[in-house]
Formats: sequence, C-alpha cells, structure tokens
Amino acid sequence: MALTRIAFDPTTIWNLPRDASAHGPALDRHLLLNLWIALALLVLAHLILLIGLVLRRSPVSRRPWLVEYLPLAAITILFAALAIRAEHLWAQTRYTGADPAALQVEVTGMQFAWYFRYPGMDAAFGRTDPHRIAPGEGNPLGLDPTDEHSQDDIVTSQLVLPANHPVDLRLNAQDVIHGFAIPELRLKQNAVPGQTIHLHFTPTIPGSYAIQCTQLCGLGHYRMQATLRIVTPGEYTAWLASREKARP
Ligand SMILES: [Cu+2]
Repeated sequence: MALTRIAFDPTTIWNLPRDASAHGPALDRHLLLNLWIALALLVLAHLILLIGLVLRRSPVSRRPWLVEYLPLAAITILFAALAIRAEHLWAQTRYTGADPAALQVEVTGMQFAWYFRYPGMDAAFGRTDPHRIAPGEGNPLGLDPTDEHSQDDIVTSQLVLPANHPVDLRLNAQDVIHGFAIPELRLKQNAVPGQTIHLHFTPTIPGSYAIQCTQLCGLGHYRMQATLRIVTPGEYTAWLASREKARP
C-alpha cells in the first residue's frame, strides 16, 4: 500500500487565514514556534509545581543558581532570541528596501475609505494639493491637473496587483490614523497623517481578499473596507489598460 505523505501546513492546524504572500509562511512558522514554546513552558511550570507538591521538600534551596538564576537566564535568552527573529521578519517588509523593479502603488486612508493610486505610463506620481481634495467631484486625493505627472495617474477604490511580482506600497492617511491590514497577506501597518510609510511584499495566490481598517478611526470605521484582487500578469495589464482608457 502506497503511503500518502501529508504536507505539514500550519495554517490549517491553527486555523489561520490562507497565506497569499511570499513572506507569509516564515511569519506563520515563527508564530507557530512561539505557540509551541509557550505550551512547553506551561507544561513545564505545572510539572515543577506538581513535583514540588508531591516531594514536599523544604522550599529553601542550597543551590539557588540552579533552580532560579539558570532557568531565568535561559528563558531571558530564549525570549530575546524570539523577539530578535520577529523583528527581523517584521523589518523584511519595511526596512530592507524594495526590489528596484517593484510596482509602485500609493495607498491613502481617509474617513472612511481606501484609495489606491497608480503612477501611470510616466511611472511618476503627480503633485497633490490638499485644497483640491473633493471626493464628491471624483478627486479624493486632490490631484493637481496642472502637473504633467498627475495627468496619467490612475486612482481606484480597488487594489489590483499582479501575482508573483514585487510591490512597493506607500501608505498615507488624510485625516486620522488608519490601520491598513490584509490578513491573507500577513500585512498590518498603521497609515499616519503626515507620513509616507513603505511596505513591500510579493503577492502569490490570485484571488479576492479583504482590506480592513484596524484602527477605530471614527463612526464609519466599521464600513472602511476595500478589496484586493491578485490577478495574473496578463489580467493586470488588461485591467490597467482599461483604467487608462476610462480616465477622464
Ligand atoms: Cu480607518
């Protein structure tokens, strides 16, 4: 009888959402490692308690370094190592620098919507002017039409990205702090007014995913959602061409 090899998939065991980014599996493995270590420490602590109860020895130890300082030092080193590894994984999507060929997309959070801007054929984002912000007139980001780089910019309310191509998002907020989060891409980052925060990653599995706001940003926070569509490179090119044609 042939044995079927079952692949170990942490997302199914811990009921995590599907993983649709290149950096996600490493984060999941680290999360899983943390959970197993926490479980092992819990069991160990209860075993030590039980042994102490059963043996009923004097609580005064003649070797405090062995029962107190050594375990304390080991746990401190373990937690520091876990924190350093977690920081390293976190920084991979922020501080290591995006791929030079990465697709540039600007994300703006405002009460209560997300807008996405693509730089168009000139690959340069045009100037924006806060005085020109007019969502009711189709200019939610305040694009300045007198700037030549603004004229081919594409603003959408849906984020469309090609699969397996690096992406560099620049995150802004117009009014208050919003939380840009896509659980399936293992991404979560505050969008802060006055700051441009870069987030770079590679989406992998085509599909539709919810973009959520994870900061309580006002009365309409509950409806501040958008959709991320990961498509094939061919579909992405066709979508971009259709948006360019539809531009006023
Ligand atoms: Cu928000």
